[in-house]
This record gives sequence, C-alpha cells and structure tokens, in this order.
Amino acid sequence: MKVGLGLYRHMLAREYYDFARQAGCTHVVVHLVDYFNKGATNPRNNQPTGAKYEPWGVAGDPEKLWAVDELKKLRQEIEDAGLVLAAIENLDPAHWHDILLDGPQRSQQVEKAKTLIRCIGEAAIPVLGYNFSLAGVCGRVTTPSGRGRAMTVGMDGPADDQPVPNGMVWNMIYDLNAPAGSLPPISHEELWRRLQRFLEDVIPVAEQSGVQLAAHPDDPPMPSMRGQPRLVYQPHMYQRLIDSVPSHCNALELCVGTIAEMTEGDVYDAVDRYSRQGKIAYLHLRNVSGKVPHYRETFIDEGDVEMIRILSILERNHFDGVIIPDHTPQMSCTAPWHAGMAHTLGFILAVKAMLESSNCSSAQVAESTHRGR
Ligand SMILES: [Mn+2]
Repeated sequence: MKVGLGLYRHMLAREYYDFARQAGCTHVVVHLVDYFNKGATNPRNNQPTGAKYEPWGVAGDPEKLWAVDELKKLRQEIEDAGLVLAAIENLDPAHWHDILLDGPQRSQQVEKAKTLIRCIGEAAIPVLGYNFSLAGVCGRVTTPSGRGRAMTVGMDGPADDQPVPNGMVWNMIYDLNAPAGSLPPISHEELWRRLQRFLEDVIPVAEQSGVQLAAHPDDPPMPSMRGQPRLVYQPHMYQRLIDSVPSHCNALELCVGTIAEMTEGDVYDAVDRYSRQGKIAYLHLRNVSGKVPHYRETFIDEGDVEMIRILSILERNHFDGVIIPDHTPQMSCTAPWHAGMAHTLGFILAVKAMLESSNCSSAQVAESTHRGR
C-alpha cells in the first residue's frame, strides 16, 4: 500500500506538494473541480461542506475541458516536487450533468467524457475517480461535536425533504439561469440504468486509454436524498457496479468512512471482498461514529472502525494502491486542514510501518490489538 494526500483545486501548488512530502506521502490525488467557486457557505480550509441544502459552489466552464498540456504540466510539477500523481478525483458537473440527468445534452457530454478520459490517459494519469449521484454530498450538518469540541460533519437525522432545484446536480450549480422548479424524482432502477449506459459508453475508451474509472459510494449513504435515489448505499451494491460492466477499468474509489456509515453489512467484509477481487483503484480512509442518519465524522484514531484491522486486511490481500486520508474534523489552530491531515497521515504511516515490519506479522498485530483492549 502507498500513502497519499488528496488536494483540492486551490491547493495545487508547490507549498502543498512539499507539505504532502513532509507528512510522509509518496502520492497525491488531485481535484480539478473547484467545489468552492462562489460558494457562500463553503470555506476553503475544510472539506467542501455547504450548508444542509446549500450548494457547494458553481460548476466550471462547460466548454473548457481539461487539456492534455494542462494535465501533463500538472503531473510534471507534482513529479518535480518528488511525488506521483495517482488520480484525478471527480468530474465537473459542467461536463456531465446531462449524463447524470439523462438530459438533452447527454450524447455531447458522453463525447466530452470520452475526450477527458483520452486526455487523462495521454497525460499518463492512471485513475479517474467519480461519484454517480444526483443529490451529491448534502444533508449534513457541521457542529462542534468532535473530540475536543472539534468542528465536524455528520447527520442529525433524515434529510430527504428538500428537492434539488433545476440547474443544480451533485450539489453544484451548473446553470445559474435555470427555470424555477426542481428535479423530478426517478426510481433506483432508472439511476442504475443511467450508470450502466455511462459505463458501457466510456469503459472501452478507458481501456484504450489506460485509465481506471473509480466509483465513490454515496455519501451520506441513505437510500435517497432530496427525493432522489442513491446508487451505492449498502456495501453489496458495489458488487453490482463492478459486475455491470466487467473490466479492469471499472473499479472503485473505496471510501471506508462512507461504508462504515451504511446500515447493512460490515466494513471489514467489504474491504476484504473488494480488495481480494483487486477492484480498489484507491482508498479513502476516515473514521466515523454511528450510522446514517445519525453519525459524525471522527478523528482516525477514534470512532467505530478499527483502522489497524482495515489496514491489515488490505496488506493481507496485497492491496497495492494508494490510501489517502478522507476528511478529518477541524483542529483548533491556524491551519485546521493541515493539522487534521498530518495527524491522520501520521497514524496511517505508523500502522503501515508496523504491518511491514518483519518482526510483526499481521496476525501478531491483530492479536496484540485484541489483547490491548
Ligand atoms: Mn470519501
């Protein structure tokens, strides 16, 4: 396993690459979508939160795709800083809203998605993460309920009532001039049909381009949010996604925290099942307390998930991909995001070193952890 750091668009600068290396990372995962663009309630020194139903921000330019030169330059800058660019995380709603919505621009946007995948391949970036969701990450509250009164996000009960307004998808605004009204609700099967069509359209291009597509599960993993169905809201639903279009390029951006929030199954079984199949392109690591619709995100060393057990399973199944911290609660200092990331990375590096130590097999780790409780 390799350790990386996820960087938002405004963090794609040498200062942040140096920070990643200083904190022990060899890899980075980058976001090219500026989630924070004109978002009134969405501070840039945290994960994109929005308010419970406020959008994160305004999507990018629909006519401006990420170009090969731009991607190559980014990869070169990251390599010059001594790091490897492991993945791009998320498509811009400006480029694929009608793929999600089955709207009138669907066929043109499928061509845009194919072009993007070809460019990513040409720039030798091996993975593109995505989240096939209409409502996106929403319905959460930010409260000082973390350890030591840390600001953290979670759900304080069901949040299903406010429909998604027209012109918005995946919690971002793609059309500021959309007519009044809201998205009509669709069925769970219709959402799966849209995903199936998308994968059938783009996976052959991904294969030709040497790019793995990696699906994030729905966060928060409710059966529906804002009247819209969710795709992967229980651990076993990831299998349906993998099986829908069998390909090495149809893979997962497995999010441990989101899976731990799910009401069915077991996060250890899920990590075992999907890493054993070699389907995890890269992994988000985060701890959590509770399950939907009552949970909160926690620091890595507390919460419901035994992280040493998760990392032991990955090591046992020879997971060779990149692990990045997901979100962390905000630490009380002038650099809350940096502090949260450094704390999480230190924890991950310590467990990794322990698992790799020749004096300390996975079995011994599991046993000593158990005895320590
Ligand atoms: Mn995640």
